[in-house]
Amino acid sequence: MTDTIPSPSASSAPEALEATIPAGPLSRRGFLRAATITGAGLVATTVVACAPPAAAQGWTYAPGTPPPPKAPSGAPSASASASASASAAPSMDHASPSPAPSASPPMDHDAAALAVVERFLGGESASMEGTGNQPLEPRLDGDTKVFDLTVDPIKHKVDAQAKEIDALGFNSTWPGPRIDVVEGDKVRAIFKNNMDETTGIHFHGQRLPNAMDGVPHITQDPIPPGGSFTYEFTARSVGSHMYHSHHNATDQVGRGLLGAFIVQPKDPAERYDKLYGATQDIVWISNDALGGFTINGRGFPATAPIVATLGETIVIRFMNEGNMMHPWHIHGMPMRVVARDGHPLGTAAFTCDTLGVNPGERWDVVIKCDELGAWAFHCHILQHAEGQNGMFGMVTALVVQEAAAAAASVSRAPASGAAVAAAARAAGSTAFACKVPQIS
Ligand SMILES: [Cu+2]
Repeated sequence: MTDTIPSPSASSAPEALEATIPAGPLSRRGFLRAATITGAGLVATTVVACAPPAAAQGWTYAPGTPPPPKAPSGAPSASASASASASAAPSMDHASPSPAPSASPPMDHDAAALAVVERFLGGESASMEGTGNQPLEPRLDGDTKVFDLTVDPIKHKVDAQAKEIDALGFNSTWPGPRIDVVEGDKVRAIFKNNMDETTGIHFHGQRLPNAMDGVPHITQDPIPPGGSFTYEFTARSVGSHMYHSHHNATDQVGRGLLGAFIVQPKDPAERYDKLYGATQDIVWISNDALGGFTINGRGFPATAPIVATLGETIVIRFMNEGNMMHPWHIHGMPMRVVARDGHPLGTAAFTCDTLGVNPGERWDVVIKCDELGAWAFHCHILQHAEGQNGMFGMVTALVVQEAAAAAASVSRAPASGAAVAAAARAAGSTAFACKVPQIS
């Protein structure tokens, strides 16, 4: 049962867990380097662009945006009017009848699909402002860890070309800051409400004193505009948890009032770096309301790639703050599922490549990155991931690169997205040059 994950051991992994999904120029270069050395996974998608039209798929299910303008030719598309009237936002109405198969020329899809992958490869995620999940350092009041948080109206974009939306954020980000504490810590979290509406904050998954449960009209009065509320408790429940609005929640959580609250085991030997040798500890919060289908507040191509070195072991903490189940599917290598809702699975741990995560659930998975390449990693409800204009929403990639490549990318100066794209083109990236690389 430990076929994919190293046996628990005190490895040479660093003491501190890496807190965020790697982003920035290193990630961009890493993806491109991996994209250059492999034709597999995500990049393979773009190979379709080079295929003769007759070999391409004849129709696609398309909940998304209208196709790009067509060159005048032949009979009009049977689906053109339906597509043109579709909302730019992904449909979330699963009960509606499926649209008719599209007769759009395949090249329309191919051009749009390539364009969106180019944006991902160009480092769109790193270009976005207001990245969430940033670690929040407490201040100490005696032996109590104090976290100061604000509840703010914000402007947010799920990708660089999306319309700016009126969203909400803790400390002005969606997701809010990542809060890590240790089992047994005394925690005080002070929330100042900067919105013009009331709210209440619930620590989801924690065992709490009832008065600290954060449900307005059940355990407290709503926090008024301009007001504050202090939540104080001892962190008893180990593992991956969340904090979110528990008031007008469809709207407030849907617009971004969500964040990760992680309780590390008191015994360092039980933490994932020691237990599995994990060197990256990644929070992955999904949402599916305002802004459509998002991972950590972004939709593809603005989602952050995960960049790992061959042989590295990473942990992903899936958290679902949305209203639907999402089956997360990884290409290239499996996931070992080790905890649910913070509770270790022990001998019930299992291995899979597709993991359904229901609303409110948290699942922790360990991935041994033992296959080089750029591997697509996406929700497998296809309406949440790919439409007539290519991939969108709940899609990212796990990029596994050689150690030498990782070292080389570190030594390079930061480059703009355009420079990265130019370098990739020069290197023969399939995404830009439409060449299938020869792999011996
Ligand atoms: Cu989904």
